[in-house]
Amino acid sequence: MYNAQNTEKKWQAAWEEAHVFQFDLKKAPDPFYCLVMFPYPSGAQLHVGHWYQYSIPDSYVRFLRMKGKEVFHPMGFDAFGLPAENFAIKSGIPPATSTQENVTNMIQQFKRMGVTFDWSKSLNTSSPEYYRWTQWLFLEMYKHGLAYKKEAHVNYCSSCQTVLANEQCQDGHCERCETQVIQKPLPQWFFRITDFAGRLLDGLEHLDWPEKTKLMQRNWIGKSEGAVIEFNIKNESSNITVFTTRPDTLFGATYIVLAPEHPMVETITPKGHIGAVHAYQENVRKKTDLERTDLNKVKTGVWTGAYAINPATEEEIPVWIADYVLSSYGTGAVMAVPAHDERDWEFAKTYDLPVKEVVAPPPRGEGTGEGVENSLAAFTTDGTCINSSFLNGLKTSEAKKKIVAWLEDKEIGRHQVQYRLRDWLVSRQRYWGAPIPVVYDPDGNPHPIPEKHLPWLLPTDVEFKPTGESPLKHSKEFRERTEKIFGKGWVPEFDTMDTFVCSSFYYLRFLMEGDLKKFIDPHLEKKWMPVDLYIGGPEHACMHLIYARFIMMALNDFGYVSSEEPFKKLIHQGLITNKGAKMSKSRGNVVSPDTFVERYGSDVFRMYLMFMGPFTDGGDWSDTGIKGIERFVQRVWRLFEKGIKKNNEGKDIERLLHKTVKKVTEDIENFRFNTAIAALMEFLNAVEKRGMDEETAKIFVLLLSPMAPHLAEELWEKISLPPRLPAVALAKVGGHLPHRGRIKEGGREFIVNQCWPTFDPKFLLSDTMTIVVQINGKVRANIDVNRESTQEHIVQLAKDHPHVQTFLRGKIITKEIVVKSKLVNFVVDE
Ligand code: ANZ
Repeated sequence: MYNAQNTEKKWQAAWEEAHVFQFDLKKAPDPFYCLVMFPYPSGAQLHVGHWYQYSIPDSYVRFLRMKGKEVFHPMGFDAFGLPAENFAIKSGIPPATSTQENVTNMIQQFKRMGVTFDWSKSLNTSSPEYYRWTQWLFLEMYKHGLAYKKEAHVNYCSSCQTVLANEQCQDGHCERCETQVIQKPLPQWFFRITDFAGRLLDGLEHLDWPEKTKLMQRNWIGKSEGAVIEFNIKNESSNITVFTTRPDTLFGATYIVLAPEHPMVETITPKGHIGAVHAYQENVRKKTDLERTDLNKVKTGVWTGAYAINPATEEEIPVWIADYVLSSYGTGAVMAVPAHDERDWEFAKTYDLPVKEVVAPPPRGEGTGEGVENSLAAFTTDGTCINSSFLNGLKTSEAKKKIVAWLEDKEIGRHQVQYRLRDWLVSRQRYWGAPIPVVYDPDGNPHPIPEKHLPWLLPTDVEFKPTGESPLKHSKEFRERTEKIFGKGWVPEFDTMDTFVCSSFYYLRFLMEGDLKKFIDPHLEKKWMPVDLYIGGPEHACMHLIYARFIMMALNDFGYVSSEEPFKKLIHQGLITNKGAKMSKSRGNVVSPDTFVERYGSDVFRMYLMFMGPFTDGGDWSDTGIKGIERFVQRVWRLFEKGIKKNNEGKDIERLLHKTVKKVTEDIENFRFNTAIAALMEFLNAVEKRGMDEETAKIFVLLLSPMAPHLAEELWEKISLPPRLPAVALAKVGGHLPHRGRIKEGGREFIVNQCWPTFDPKFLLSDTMTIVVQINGKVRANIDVNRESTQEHIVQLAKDHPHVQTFLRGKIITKEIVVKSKLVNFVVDE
């Protein structure tokens, strides 16, 4: 009986002692950077999702190592963030303490998984050694004009007097006290990601990423082509600029809508309307952008009392405010064309505003359709201009060009590309994050903290219980430190940075192994970046994966890195469900790996996860399914217990072995571990009764080793010790053998350092081959012969073929031409 518990412990200790997974980043001749998104150090045990996400890529890494690659596969902890802070609020335990405990605990659990991480190259984003670089990055962004401060809205609970993260607002209410959350303006720090919108979009073309993810990024960046147009305000010298994707509909713009927060609202609203306008603005403060833009909701708004002039028709049109127009998009102002825009249509119907049709659908046979004024919806697609003076008769695309030229000529508008992407708000009114390295002089002007003061330490004398303000405001030490360094009356920035800043460059810092002097070594960066394979959940399609690309591009511009893109190839792991449902604490259907690992061992658990389906598809958990893998492992063990034979019985095993090497190799290359395991099971079925010779046994164990590393190491020891087999035994199947030659232990080599076996295609061919038989160059028959038949035998078989005989009858063969493995041609006298 195979004892997984003892064996796994034994090899984990042996690998660690021999530093099997450590190597010199500077020396690797054939580097491959395989990175799996690092976890948040949670207090709970590693769950099935962790096991799935980390153990399967680990098998892939083991496979690549055996193929001769020097694989860098580091692991660290994304340790800042809300959960540790919330835990501190509840328990009073400082986040630094609980995080450190969790990290230590998780490393132990990872070790039990038997993964190849080199822990000497780990990192923790909440350590001062790491966050000094998060702060350094902020300073670089600031220096290059990519970090700036402006007022932005935050979710605010007036009862708890605190800023809330999005996930703390449930249906617009505070998760703690259920008070309605309002949007409160606060000055905050931003990174200017919008400057990179075009590059972020174009760069996607060249990435080997899932198409769906690229599409999500494209939508998130949201490129719109259109125009900006200026509308004069009646009786005022000012004007309103709108952004539109349909400048061709300008003649149909019958009113203007401003976002309620638009700065011009105050200046254009006549006294008599101020009351209604303010009441409306106050109401809107309770709504999030998502609620405001919900297409199904009833449109609301109020008239400001002001008029603008439509530059095309020169008519006076009313200026309204309405919450369906967002201040954060375009110019925060729209020209409303109710005949051709759904939202404007609904709004116009609600408030009885004029609708003017300016685009006609392409003609559909005889008769003219009903006018849009009387129809039930806006006509929003392309067509032909009507009621539009000099645009009449033009198709939408032509009309757009003509009107933009007209606007440019009159200097009241121009072509404009607009992105939906917003600048990245990096300020958090939270404790557990990297302090933003900025101080304010007594006049309130911000100054970046000189680099020599980094790391700008996160103070520890803070109050975790919510007090209504940024927790850092309560640190005496923080204020005193600032005054001591910068002078009386100077105060530090009290906000910390979004944790997505920490994870936007961690792939670079892994290469530096904690170096405190240099952000990145250009040689190492050139050698290892971009990451060859990045693995993580599809939920990161937008934020993290866009931020990391943005920061890499910025660092490239600053001259620190040689490429623009951090992740060459990306794959997402699938989801493990339980009876079809997502596992979650609230459903109470979370599978804990521990009981299974204790009972069957980590190899069996890992292989069972693999066996569920292709890695990118995930699978459905079943308690009983794991037993099938356990049986397979015990059968393999018994087979090796029986001992190894001198010779294999028969060519069929040899052929199956080569076929299996091919199948397992290709399956692992494509992350289809499920079918790789199935192929090994099939092989086991074939050899179980007959037994294996040494060579076959070795190859079988090599194939098994990425997936069941501990078991394979144990079996390898069984068949390699003593007497050791000469390496040449394996060379027969084409494998260059073995030995990395680096790690030896008492003359024996770990299987993790062996080479991956190769197959010989000749064994994949069938036993027989088809020979064409010709007489004087004309095909007369096809014969199937054994591949190993002699030439004479093949000629004899050809002569014996009944159809050939009828042609040969009474003729004299003057020549026999034989093309090896292909044809026999008899030349005869006619
Ligand atoms: C006039 C018009 C006529 C429009 C028409 C559409 C159809 P995308 O594609 O998303 O970029 N818009 C502009 N700024 C807005 C804001 N801050 N909040 C809400 N809506 C805004 O959409 C651009 C269109 O959305 C713009 O083109 C504008 O309405 C509206 F037949 O202008 B359009």
